[in-house]
Amino acid sequence: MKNVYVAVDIGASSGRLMLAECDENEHIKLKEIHRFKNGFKKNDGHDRWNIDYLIHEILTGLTKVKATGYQQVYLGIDTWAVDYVLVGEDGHKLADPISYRDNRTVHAISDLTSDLPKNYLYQKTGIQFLDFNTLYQLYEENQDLLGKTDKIMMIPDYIGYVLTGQSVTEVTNASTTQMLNLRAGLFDEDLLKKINVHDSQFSKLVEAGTYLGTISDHWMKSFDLPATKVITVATHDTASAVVGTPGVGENWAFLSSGTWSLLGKELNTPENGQAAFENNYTNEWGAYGTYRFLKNIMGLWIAQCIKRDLGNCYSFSELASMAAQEKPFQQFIDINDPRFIKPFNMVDEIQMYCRETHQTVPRTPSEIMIAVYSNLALFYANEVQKLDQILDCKLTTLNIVGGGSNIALLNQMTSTLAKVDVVAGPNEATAIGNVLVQMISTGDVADLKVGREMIGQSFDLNHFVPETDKYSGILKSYQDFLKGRSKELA
Ligand code: LFR
Repeated sequence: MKNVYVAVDIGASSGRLMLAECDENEHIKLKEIHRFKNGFKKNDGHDRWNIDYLIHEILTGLTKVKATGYQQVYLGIDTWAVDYVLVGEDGHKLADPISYRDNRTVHAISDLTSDLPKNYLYQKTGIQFLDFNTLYQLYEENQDLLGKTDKIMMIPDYIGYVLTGQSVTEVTNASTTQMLNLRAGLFDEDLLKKINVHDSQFSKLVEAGTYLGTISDHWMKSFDLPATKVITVATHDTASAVVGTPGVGENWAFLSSGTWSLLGKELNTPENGQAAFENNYTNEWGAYGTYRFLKNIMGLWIAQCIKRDLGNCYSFSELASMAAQEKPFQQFIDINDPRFIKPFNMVDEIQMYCRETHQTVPRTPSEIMIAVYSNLALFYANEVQKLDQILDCKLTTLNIVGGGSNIALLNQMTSTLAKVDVVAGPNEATAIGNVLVQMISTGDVADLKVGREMIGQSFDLNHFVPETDKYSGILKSYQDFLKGRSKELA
């Protein structure tokens, strides 16, 4: 009998269950079974995720899998990174998990690194400084709760634990904690001591592709579910997205474009030298011994907030076509300025930014959207150049995957500014990477290389090439603008 695979892929704004099978031509066929909303809400003084609701949606999705006629499936779970659940001695969560966008950690990097030089921390972990990394979240954690904590579980590990009763700490996600030691391949004891956490509070570290267990009897009795074997996949969504990127050869970089834009290159050995440190590049651990050398860029979060702030009157594709009617590059914006992490109103914040920097203020929805796309493309191009310099890797291609890979205007501007070919798609790379790790574990697919070739043959990809003599000098002016801004703010 042919194996059937289900990917549970939950991002900050939505979750989905995707069903995957290989057909007789070795093509991966993907079908959406269930989709649901996600988001954090203020509760008990903090922005929190409703984790019970997410688990309930997964079980509902699985009943749909059974109703579609599948009696037996494999399942993998991936979600966003860095956030965690504290689990007490009785095996139950002590509180709903706090979102990484909660503002409890705004001062944590400077507080924690006052006697622990940043350079030293980077040497140990190779992880970029983002104030929401688990290290800083745990530093700010309620000490009473932490004292009662038997296990600290990352979000997808916790979901796997609730479904199967088995708990592990999967490395692609655990590395985003900024608490793993790059050399030892284990949690770093000095860092744990600093935040009052003990190694025994984590379940054992496992690689992506490890079998976890079957769904507990308790759930099997309460829901009409297929027989389900859970495999611990690359549980960090970005790790799954990179697995699901159909890069060919050596000279490609990836851009996983969703709520965040994660731009970088897959490496076989980490790069944590001075240039990587100064440019705040990260070395997150990947599947099959790889590293995701990347930078977090604010990404489509900005567009998601704008859509909301405009009263949800326009769809994302309407916003993109409206932007395409406008002239690009009318103002420069540092899209990674922390002020855009969780502004009260994104439209106001962008307008204020332009006013403060004495630039033309975008007013209409289409002017605002073209300002965002222009500056995302500029930021991407700037990072492609940096990647090339830091790694000396002669990039020729940028593979853009995820929802943002559908925005043709953005793909074209990025290709032209960065002077690389852009291969766009698949937009469901994360779910595809999730099932690919399952398929490699069951032996249906030989390895990552073969899997990526299958992805290239299974999904339609769109190609963009740089337009010559277009936008000349703009990237340089943008780079000067960024330098000027960082001097002003220093
Ligand atoms: C993308 C992502 C990024 C991570 C951010 C916060 O969904 O997982 O990789 O930095 O969310 O967890």
